[in-house]
Amino acid sequence: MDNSRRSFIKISALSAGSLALTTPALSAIGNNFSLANKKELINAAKNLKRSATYCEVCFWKCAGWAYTDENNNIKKVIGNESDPHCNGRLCPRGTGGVGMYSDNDRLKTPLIRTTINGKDTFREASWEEALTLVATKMQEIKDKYGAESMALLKHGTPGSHLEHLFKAYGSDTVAEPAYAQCRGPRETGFRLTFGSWVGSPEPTDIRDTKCLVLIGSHIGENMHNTQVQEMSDAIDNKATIITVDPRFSTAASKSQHWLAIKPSTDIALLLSWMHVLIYEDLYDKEYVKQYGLGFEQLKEHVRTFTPEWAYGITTIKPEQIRETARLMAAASPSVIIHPGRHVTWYGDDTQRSRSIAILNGLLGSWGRRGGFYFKEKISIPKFPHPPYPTPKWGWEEIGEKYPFAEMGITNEVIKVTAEKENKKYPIKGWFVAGTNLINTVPQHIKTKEAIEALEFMVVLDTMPMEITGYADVVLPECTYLERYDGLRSATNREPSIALRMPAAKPRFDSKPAWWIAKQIGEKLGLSEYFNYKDFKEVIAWQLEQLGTSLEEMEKIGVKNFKRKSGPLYLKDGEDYEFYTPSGKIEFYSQTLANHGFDPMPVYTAHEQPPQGYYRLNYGRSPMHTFSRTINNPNLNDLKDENKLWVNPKVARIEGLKTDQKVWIENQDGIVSTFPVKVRVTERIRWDSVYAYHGFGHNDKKLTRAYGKGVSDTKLMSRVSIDPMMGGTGMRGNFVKILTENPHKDTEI
Ligand SMILES: Nc1nc2c(c(=O)[nH]1)N[C@H]1C(S)=C(S)[C@@H](COP(=O)(O)OP(=O)(O)OC[C@H]3O[C@@H](n4cnc5c(=O)[nH]c(N)nc54)[C@H](O)[C@@H]3O)O[C@H]1N2
Ligand SMILES: Nc1nc2c(c(=O)[nH]1)N[C@H]1C(S)=C(S)[C@@H](COP(=O)(O)OP(=O)(O)OC[C@H]3O[C@@H](n4cnc5c(=O)[nH]c(N)nc54)[C@H](O)[C@@H]3O)O[C@H]1N2
Ligand code: SF4
Ligand SMILES: [Mo]
Repeated sequence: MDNSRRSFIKISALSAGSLALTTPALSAIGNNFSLANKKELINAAKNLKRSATYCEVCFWKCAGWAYTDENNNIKKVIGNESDPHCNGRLCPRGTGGVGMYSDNDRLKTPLIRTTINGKDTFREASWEEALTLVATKMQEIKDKYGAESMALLKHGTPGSHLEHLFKAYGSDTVAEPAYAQCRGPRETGFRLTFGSWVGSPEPTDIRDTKCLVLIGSHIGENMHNTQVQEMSDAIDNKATIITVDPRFSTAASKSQHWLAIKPSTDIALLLSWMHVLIYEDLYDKEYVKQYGLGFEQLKEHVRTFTPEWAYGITTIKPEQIRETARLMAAASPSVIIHPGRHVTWYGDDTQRSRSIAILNGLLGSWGRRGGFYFKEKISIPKFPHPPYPTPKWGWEEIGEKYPFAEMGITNEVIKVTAEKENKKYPIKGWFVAGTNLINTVPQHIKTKEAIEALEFMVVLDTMPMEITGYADVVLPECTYLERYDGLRSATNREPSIALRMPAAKPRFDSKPAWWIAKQIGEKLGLSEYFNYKDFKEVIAWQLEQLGTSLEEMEKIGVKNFKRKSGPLYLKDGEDYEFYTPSGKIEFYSQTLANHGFDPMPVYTAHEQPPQGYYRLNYGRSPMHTFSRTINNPNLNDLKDENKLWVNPKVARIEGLKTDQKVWIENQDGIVSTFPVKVRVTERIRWDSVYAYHGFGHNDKKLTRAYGKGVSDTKLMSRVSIDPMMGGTGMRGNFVKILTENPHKDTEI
């Protein structure tokens, strides 16, 4: 790889052209979920200019106010009181979002790959040159192979601007890691059962629940704002919390029941819960009778799945399985078996999600107070443009092997790209916008092979992340605090919209994605799709259609609308048709049977770690979002490295002490690049080790994040693919612990 044309550019760009403004790094404001703290912030912000925004540090999209001083320095961001996504409070990451703006490691100018003395490097380029090159290459690919051969891999708001460009250009070869690396299986599982996606934010009525069951979903470390707030209210209201997690998570520490399940065995537990509810006659009989389909088949299906059977698989005691099932039934219908969010674990994830959906069906919680409410959103009028051309193939055809895929499967796009000789779906160019594929998609060696096969790759990012090192052209986007973006239309109990406007001029020579998409579009002869000078005009037009205005939104930031679709919950005995083929909650899925899949979920055993190996488990650091915030000066201050959690028993066997530096090597001989410190703790089972995702950056341009901790993604050379929707189960990787530096004699 090292001598290849597209080798990773580690060295810094030729003269970084330091234009750095001297923005003092604001120290992050710890846990900002408190209102007292908020008053202080408002007082301190009196002389500052206030601009409406919504957060891009994660995808909950909390609306807030950014405060800017007279020198164009953004000083702080606080939550918008009328926003149902945050109720006026941002999470620590959102508060620290200012660091995305103030980070001097940011991408500063367009870069073009070049070779000097046989070595690949980047040279600085003007926007005109860089965008002309991008448009020329996109046109070349279109002429040679068809526009479909140019793929868009995206995440976050920049993606929607690029998606518009791609559709106008003629490509629907689009994928994002928020599907096949995140929530895809859950959406399919719930769609097959209730006829509807769970969606984001999840319509879980946690605020009013009497019993919340978390299956690996680690709310509290997973900081999705209103879920954390509502869970904290539910705890105050004495709701029962049951957490199923091989690790003693923050949520587990707040739970009456922590079920320390043997990893990969959740379906067995879920089936035995169904068994108890049905055979102890605890399920919601009226609800099931009125809305359910296939209950008798389900009853027969789970007959032998007793708690004793599940005990042998899950290591959870039969009496605990019975007791927790009874607690759920006692709370029914105000009970939530949480669907989770990142659910690509073991490859049978759609069926696990189906099990979760079926349990909710048995408990009568869908459409009930304290269960799941019926969400509603406002649809934002489309700014007029000519119809898009119809591509000959796109994400759907690429994922044709997976009948229930409802979005592009990133890993399939990568796979097809690597097959240079693929005549059916030849992918020759990538536009990567806001996703750090190297740290995001498992089997990074395959990603690198795909990149190697490309004729052209452009990356749009705010930071010199790993993925930028493989690009032919790097485009520096300004941060969310420096730009307009599409209106946020949120599904919630009540619909709302939120405005994002620039709080300051873009630092360095960075530009917003809308502008970049428009420039490229114009160079490709697609001006009629970009019939505006400034994206602000699009927003102003849309707001007028919605009966408000840009002026009003600049003042209020968030506008709430009344519900139009009817009440939040089902009325007792109400006639209701679910969006499934039968119009019922499908305990038995004929659709699955027709496709040759099990119509009801089945437990299958997964491989367990061999002698001397531990399962690599991972999750969220409360202070960070994936790999994107590790270098953020404010958030890096709060947490600058991850640790490897090991059980005391493992520590004894391996002879490890807290803070000792170790390396890990997986089942395929892949070794972590950097050492990681050990944390000896009872909070993790002895058969697994645990690390926060996102750390272990290996790009030196990330001055704070480089070399800190271990990258879980690098160790994921094995995936279990979900046969229904193509998701990449990532939790079947096993590691051994190395106490000696394996890189002693090699240069990293
Ligand atoms: N090993 C492992 N892999 C995972 C996960 C895991 O837990 N472990 N989690 C999975 C999940 S749930 C998800 S949703 C995905 C997330 O996957 P990604 O969204 O790819 O996550 P990040 O690594 O944060 O990469 C985001 C990229 O966007 C850039 N960026 C941030 N803001 C902007 C912006 O405003 N404009 C532009 N143009 N770029 C921006 C960042 O600098 C970064 O390079 O990862 C999945 N992959
Ligand atoms: N702070 C922060 N919050 C975030 C994000 C972030 O980057 N940072 N990202 C957001 C995004 S996009 C997503 S998708 C969500 C993801 O967050 P969630 O959907 O809540 O959780 P996961 O990442 O799937 O799960 C991590 C938990 O699963 C447990 N686990 C591991 N193996 C098993 C098993 O076999 N069975 C069971 N029952 N549990 C197991 C782990 O111990 C860990 O506690 O978080 C969101 N919130
Ligand atoms: S949950 Fe936190 S990081 Fe995510 S959008 Fe809200 S404030 Fe931002
Ligand atoms: Mo996610």
